Order: sequence, then C-alpha cells, then structure tokens
Amino acid sequence: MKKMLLIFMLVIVSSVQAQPPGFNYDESKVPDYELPQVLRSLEGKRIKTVEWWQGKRRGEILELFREHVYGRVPLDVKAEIIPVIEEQSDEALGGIAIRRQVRLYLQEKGKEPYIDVLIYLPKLQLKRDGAVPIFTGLNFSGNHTVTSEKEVAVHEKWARNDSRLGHSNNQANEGSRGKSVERWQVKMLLKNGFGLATAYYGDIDPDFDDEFNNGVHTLFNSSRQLNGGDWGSIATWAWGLSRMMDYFETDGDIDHQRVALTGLSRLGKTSLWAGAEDQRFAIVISTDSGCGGAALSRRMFGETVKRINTAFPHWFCDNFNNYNDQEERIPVDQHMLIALLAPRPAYIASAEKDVWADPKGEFISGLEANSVYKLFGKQGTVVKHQPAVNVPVGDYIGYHIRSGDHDANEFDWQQYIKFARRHFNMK
Ligand code: GTR
Repeated sequence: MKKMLLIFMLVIVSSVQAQPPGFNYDESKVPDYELPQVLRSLEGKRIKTVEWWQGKRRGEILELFREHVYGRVPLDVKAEIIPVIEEQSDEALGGIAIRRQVRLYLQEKGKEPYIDVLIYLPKLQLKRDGAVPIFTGLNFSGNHTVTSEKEVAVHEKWARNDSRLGHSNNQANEGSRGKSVERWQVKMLLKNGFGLATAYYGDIDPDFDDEFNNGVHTLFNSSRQLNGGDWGSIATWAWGLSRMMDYFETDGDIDHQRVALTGLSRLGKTSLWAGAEDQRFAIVISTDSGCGGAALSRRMFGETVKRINTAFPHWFCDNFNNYNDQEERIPVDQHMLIALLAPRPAYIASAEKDVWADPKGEFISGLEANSVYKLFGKQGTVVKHQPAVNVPVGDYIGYHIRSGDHDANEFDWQQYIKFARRHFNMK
C-alpha cells in the first residue's frame, strides 16, 4: 500500500514538473501566428539558390539570432588552446576503449579558465581506421557522472545543489559517480564505432546569474558593460564547444570531419546554437531542447519567452527580454535555427511527457526548415505530420517523439547512432 502511495506521489510530482501551471498546454489555444520567412531576404527578395542562401540569407539570419536571441561573442574574447593530457589508459572499460582526460587551458598553462574533456575511443576501430568519428556534447553534472570508472576526476567547480546526485554546498563529490551513465550510453557508442568527448558545462560558464564574472568570461578583457546583444550563457557554452572542436582538429585519433554534436534540454539549445555558429560540427542533435531550442516561440505552448527570460536571466542576450509576451515580434523563429544547420544532417528529439518543451513545436521547426534543405537537393523531415510515438522519421532532418519523460535515454541514443552511421557512411 505504501509502495502504491509512493508511486502515485512520484507520478504527480513528475507530471507537475512537466506542466507547470499557468501556461498553455491546449493545442486549440495556440494563437494564430505567421512565421518569418526563412527564404526571403531582409529586402524582401526570394532566395532561390544555394549561393544566395550561403552568401546572403544565412548570414542575415545568424546575425538576427545573435542580436535578438543568444547574443554575440565579444570581439576581445581571445583564447589559445593549450591541451595537457592529465590521464590516459589503453585498457578502459574492460579493455574495449582508450580513455583520455585532456585539460584545455584557454589562456595560460596551469591557470583558469580551462575545460576538462573526457574522451573515450573504441580501440578496434581506431587500430583499423587510424581515426574515429565521435559524438560530443556538454554534460550537466561532471565528467565523473558519465562513467563509473574511478579514474575520471570529480571537478572542483561550482555545482548545482542536487539531492538526487548528493551535491550540496555547490560542490560535486564521489557520490554522483556514474549517475548519468544511462544518459550517455558510452558502451553503445563504442560498440558502434564512435568515440565520445564530453565536458562539464560549468567549466565554461557556471549556470547561475552572476553578471558574467566567472568561467570563460575572465577572458573578456574589455572594461565596457555588456550590451543588449552580447552573449548569454547558451552562447558561451556554445563557444566552449567550438574550443573543444579546435582541440579535436589537433588530435590525430579523432576524425574531426565526423563529429556529431548532441545536447539535452538547455544543452540541446546550446548544441543547436553551436552548430549554427560553427559549421565544423558535421551532425547536430538536440534532445528535448524546447523553448529557445527547437520549439517555435510563436506557438507559446508550454514554456514561453517571458518565463525562460525570467527564470534564467543569464541564458540569452538581454535583447531577448524585448520579446517577453511579444513572441510575434521576434525577427526570427526557431525553424530558422534548424535552417542554419543545412545542409548538414540535424536531429530533433522530443519526449511524449515533456509537454513543457512543446514536442509539436519542435517537429514543426524541422518541417519549416525543409525548404532550405531542398535548395541543397536534400530531403529534411520527409513527412509532413508529426509521427506517432516511438516512430523515428526523416532523412537529413531526423525526428522522433519517444514515450517517457524529459531526458536522454537508450532509445534516443539508438536513433542518433543509426542516423550518424547512415550519414557518416559507416558500414
Ligand atoms: C527547465 C527550462 C527548460 C529546460 C530545462 C533544462 O527548467 O524551463 O527550458 O532548459 O530547464 O535545461 O533542464
């Protein structure tokens, strides 16, 4: 009986989290909206060729996102990547992998800021091919949560207090080792010929509103105040991913032309923006990225622009506040973010119970980006309607809505691996 009650309470708690009150979850109440046209230039000209898209329209859209949504990297942010291998093993995970922990100093060896990258590479494929494709992405709670291997260092940076992980006093500890193994599926990746390179997002910018005084913001030498169009944390995390890519280009074991970028939730918003800013990422994947990620803002379904700007004032640029309760005025919408990934393969994943993130709005973004893929002679989502639960669709824009909650799980990874193997021509 007690067990029943507990299960009942858990169900209530998770459904409350999935649908905070005071927001719209009723499809019939989605306002009428008109999306900004992805293939019409600011002067009103119709974009008909790849050359026009690449040479003109893509840059316009990127600038609009920088100015109004994510913010731009200040010009005086300079980094020089100095990699130092902190730990290495050729016998990781029972002998199937090479593990490497690389510290990327961004300014000066031995000094903050730095990004600790945990890398696993499949030994057999590496021996056979000389370099291997990888998945990369930021993690929420530390590299030591991605694996149970005790050699992986517990970070000493700011950590979110989290009773599930046993993190308190803003410190991570041994107790959370391996707690995100399900979310990363390292063994599945290795078995399929992929490596993984991940880093803790707090190494780049701690996730709280601190007026940008820590993390990589110490590289920002200018004395001027941040402007409305300067970067928020999402753009900062994305910038950090690009610095990781700088490193991949120098690591001979990594096939840097076959790097698939992935991220969950706020880090899914981050992977989409990083993929838009940096075309070296060959495949871009977002899991349950929602508002400010793959979901269309104009639908105002679940989380809204005002809510996200209020709850997380540091994520976007200050100008994004101008669109609180005024989604119809944003000069872009999120389908244009997916379009910025073209012609590279992109994957959008939703979860059925994650209504807060507006699964339908996430699908429609992909659908509305199809026209840009078409310019390149490629098919995007292929289908015109959101598919049934657990039925993956799409050619260059993959999509699924799986059963279950807001998270990244085995089903998600199975689809990403299949998608990446197909697009990377892996036999
Ligand atoms: C929520 C936020 C979402 C999503 C999520 C997460 O509270 O409303 O936009 O980003 O956090 O990142 O876990």
